[in-house]
Amino acid sequence: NTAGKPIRCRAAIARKPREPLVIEEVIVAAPKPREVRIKIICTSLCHSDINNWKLERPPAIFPRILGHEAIGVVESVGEGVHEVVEGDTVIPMFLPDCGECADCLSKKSNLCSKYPFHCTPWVGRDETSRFTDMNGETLYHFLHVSSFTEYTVVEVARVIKVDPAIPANRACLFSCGVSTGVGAAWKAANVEIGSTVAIFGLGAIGLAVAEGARLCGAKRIIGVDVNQDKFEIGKKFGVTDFVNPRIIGDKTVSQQVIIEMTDGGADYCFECVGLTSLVHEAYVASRKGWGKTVMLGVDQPEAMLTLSSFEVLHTGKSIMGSLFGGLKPKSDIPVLIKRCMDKELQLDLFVTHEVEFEDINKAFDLLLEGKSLSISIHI
Ligand code: CXF
Ligand code: ZN
Repeated sequence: NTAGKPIRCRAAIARKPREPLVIEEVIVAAPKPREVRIKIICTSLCHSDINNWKLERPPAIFPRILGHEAIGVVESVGEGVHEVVEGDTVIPMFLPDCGECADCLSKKSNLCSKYPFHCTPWVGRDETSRFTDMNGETLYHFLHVSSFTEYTVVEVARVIKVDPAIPANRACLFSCGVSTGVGAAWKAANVEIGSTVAIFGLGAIGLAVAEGARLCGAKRIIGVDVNQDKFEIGKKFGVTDFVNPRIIGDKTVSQQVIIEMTDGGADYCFECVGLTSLVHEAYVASRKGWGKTVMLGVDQPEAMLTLSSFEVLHTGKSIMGSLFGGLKPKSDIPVLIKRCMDKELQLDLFVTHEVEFEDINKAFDLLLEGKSLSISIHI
């Protein structure tokens, strides 16, 4: 029985920016009050892991255990944890859901105020680490999850108990990317039956938006991407039409094409690349009166979004941000899991590659090549 004691196990450590991760033995401390120690079964790679691995300047921080899309089994719980017990299958989440604050109690927000969202390299509540290497050096956490390890410690507010029947390589996807995309259509935008949707960028997130929009009953789902191959891929996720700004050659003309296709502009636009200039393009292509543009992509923190006062005032359109697609982890993720188990929400096509833990660096290469959607890493 390992409860209450430190565990020695293997973890993939990012020691320096852009250098391959190294699998080393580490010590994972016992969970503190309201924390859970989890044995990770499967994890997957998200662009946020890559972005933080590439970072050379602050907020770059190393050595660090990356990874935040995962599923695992509770090994032990800290004091005061009643929500889960040893042996429960759980999905850790970067976004908390304390269930007590004004935001968690409201249907309108998924931004917990007890554990406000910020990208700290620690276990959020007490700004300390549960990881040390064999030389006694502290290893930093990532997005409150750190899943590229056999064991990790996560606050119970970020843990969801799930049915162990769910296939592990599908389950991880609920922690971040796929949930964010599906949630953006379902919760953030609230796409209605018969509406028109334009998705800017058909990577994993954009395709997840398409899947979500399809489930919501959108009648036309327009994919916008400079890579023509994305149309064929997109069709499998519900994309009905495609606009390639590179072939059209001019962004204004691309916007005009979308406006014509939708008879006045798309009801809902989604930016899934992470360029504020593209948010503006999406906004222009959205319909006057009720068009809504949802921002999902992550641009540089200081990137500014520029809109003229008249285009806002005279068009009545709106732009909204959303973290995690506006999903409330503890109440909405079980709904998505059920739809997945009922074979309505198709996750199979998202898992394009699978690697063993030893080959974790291959997962980085594959995602960087841009030819994969989600890569499962079996721990
Ligand atoms: C992201 C969401 C936007 C802020 C940085 C982290 N989450 C996961 O990849
Ligand atoms: Zn992510």
